[in-house]
Amino acid sequence: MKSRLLFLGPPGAGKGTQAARLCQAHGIKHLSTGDLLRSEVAAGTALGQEAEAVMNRGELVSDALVLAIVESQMKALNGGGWLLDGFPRTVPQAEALDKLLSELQQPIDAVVLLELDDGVLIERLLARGRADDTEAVIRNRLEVYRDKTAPLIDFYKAKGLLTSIEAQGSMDAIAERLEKSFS
Ligand code: B4P
Repeated sequence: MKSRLLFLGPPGAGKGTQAARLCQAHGIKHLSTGDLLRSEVAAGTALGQEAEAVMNRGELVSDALVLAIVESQMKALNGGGWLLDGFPRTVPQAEALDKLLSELQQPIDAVVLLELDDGVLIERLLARGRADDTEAVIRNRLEVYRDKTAPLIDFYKAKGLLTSIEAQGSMDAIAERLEKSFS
């Protein structure tokens, strides 16, 4: 089993859902920048206050802020595998991650792209109903994904690390596809 993984994909593709299952099954540390940012918001920290309005508009939190969080989390890990879920989301984040991982001597084993049609993404997120799951905000998040995050597909393809997974279907069916692609 590969144990240093990145999950890429549009909002609502199921990155968080599948990452949690895979990490639980294989004893890998799940690092979700979305969850880490939401904890800061819930705790009312200065960082959370800065992030909240940005997230509620469906924009990306600044690279500097997200990088500071990821760097401290990665440095606190004592070896073992990890799965970065929802990070990196921009080319500068990916370049900074490369630098950090080369310092830590922990290269990425694989990057998983979860692919799903916009119609299904929108339906899933509207059904969830988080503060950033209104239709207008979801459409903005999809635009931000295409503009800022989708370029990472070619970035990781060029490094020979990218595996695409069809994210349509039941949670169990997708989990099975993921297990097969890593075994
Ligand atoms: P995230 O928390 O990363 O969330 P996401 O992309 O919206 O969702 P994900 O793909 O994880 O979908 P999930 O499993 O939850 O980002 C939120 C915000 O945080 C961003 O917009 C941004 O502002 C900020 N942020 C995070 N990382 C950042 C970074 N690196 N840089 C800058 N800003 C950052 O699934 C969605 C729903 O679908 C759930 O309700 C789930 O139950 C359901 N679902 C999942 N799989 C399903 C299936 N197979 N069938 C039916 N429903 C399913």
